[in-house]
Amino acid sequence: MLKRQTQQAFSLIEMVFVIIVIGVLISMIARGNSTIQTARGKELIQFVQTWESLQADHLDIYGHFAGDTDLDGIIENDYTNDITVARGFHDIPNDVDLIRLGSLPYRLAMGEDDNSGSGGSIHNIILLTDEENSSSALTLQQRAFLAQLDAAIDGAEDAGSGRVRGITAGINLANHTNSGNITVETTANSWTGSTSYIGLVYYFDEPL
Ligand SMILES: [Ca+2]
Ligand SMILES: [Ca+2]
Repeated sequence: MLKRQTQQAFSLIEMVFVIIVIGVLISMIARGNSTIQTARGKELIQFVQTWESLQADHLDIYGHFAGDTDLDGIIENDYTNDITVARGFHDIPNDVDLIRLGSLPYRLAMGEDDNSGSGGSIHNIILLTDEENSSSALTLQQRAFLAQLDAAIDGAEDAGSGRVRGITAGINLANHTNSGNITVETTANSWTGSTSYIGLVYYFDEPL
């Protein structure tokens, strides 16, 4: 009888121990995943800031942004070609405007947010969208990294305010061009909510 009770007590202790170990493992895995996510988010921020800084250097050296061929202060609006050629960064190897965070691709372009030529307010932008030849909108995971970028630059993850915002229309994802004016989010919204953002716009050279 005593032996049976001892056996039961042991099994209970063992069960509790196993549950604790599983709990610790789950928490370690979760913490590890979150560290990876944060590191990848930082990689994207650094990627964007590298291009921003390259443009600042170009402005210092040549007196205008790379890609501003008519020297009016606004980068010409053509996202079709590789940024290094299209934007005048001739000394930089091709295809460095693409970054992958794990398996998630992002392509960076520079241009302006309005190609109507009808006046109004036209701004220089850095644009992030999906990989070239992709025809799908950004996934929830991709948008989560954009939220991190927004927080780093604007101090808040609000896709509808500040210098970093969500794009809801106007980029042709299939061939990485803009199909008219890009439509930028203007009201407070979450990156990871129900809105299908197809890209991110960053007004990199001016406060908004
Ligand atoms: Ca120009
Ligand atoms: Ca923002």
